[in-house]
Amino acid sequence: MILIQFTGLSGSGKTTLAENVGELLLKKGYKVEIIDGDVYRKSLCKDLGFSRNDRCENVRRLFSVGRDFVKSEIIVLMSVINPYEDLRNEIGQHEFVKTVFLNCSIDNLIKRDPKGLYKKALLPDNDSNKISNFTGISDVFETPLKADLTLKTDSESVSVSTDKLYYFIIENIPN
Ligand code: GGZ
Repeated sequence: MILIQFTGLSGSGKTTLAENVGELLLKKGYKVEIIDGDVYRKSLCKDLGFSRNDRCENVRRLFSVGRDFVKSEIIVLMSVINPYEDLRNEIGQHEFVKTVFLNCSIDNLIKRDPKGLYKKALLPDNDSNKISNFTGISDVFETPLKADLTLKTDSESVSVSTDKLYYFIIENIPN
């Protein structure tokens, strides 16, 4: 089976695309599991923060969960920021893994900001509501150099990105 490791900033469309594509795949008769960083950070990964070590541990734990689903012939959509090139490459070495980069400019994300997280990340240091170590603002996001698919989620519509990802997955499911 196949595991999609997404990579992209907060708000770049990971959850939306995973849900849309998940529905299309279910309708086609495939079994699908969405592993969303934001969701697992409230359960399996609730002890983890946003340091480099914690982010790596987070992604590793989610990959380990995903791997078990793959063994059960389930398509896995791993929806996490996944900001580090070396860890993405390590995970991407497994032949059942494909890396999908949701490329959306930071300016656009700051404008959209549906959860108000960028606003909080941009607050002055002395503001108690400030989110620190926020990816793309005060923490690193390494641009993927070896993505198998890149979707420009700020210039193409959700339905176009959904279709591209759906067909990419269908074409890459092993026989
Ligand atoms: C980045 C943060 C942060 C910081 C809270 N940096 O878009 P969201 O809100 O709903 O999902 C993001 C989620 C990031 O978790 P991941 O598990 O995907 O990250 S990683 O792969 O780096 O381990 C975001 C929210 O948590 N969030 N604080 N400081 N995103």
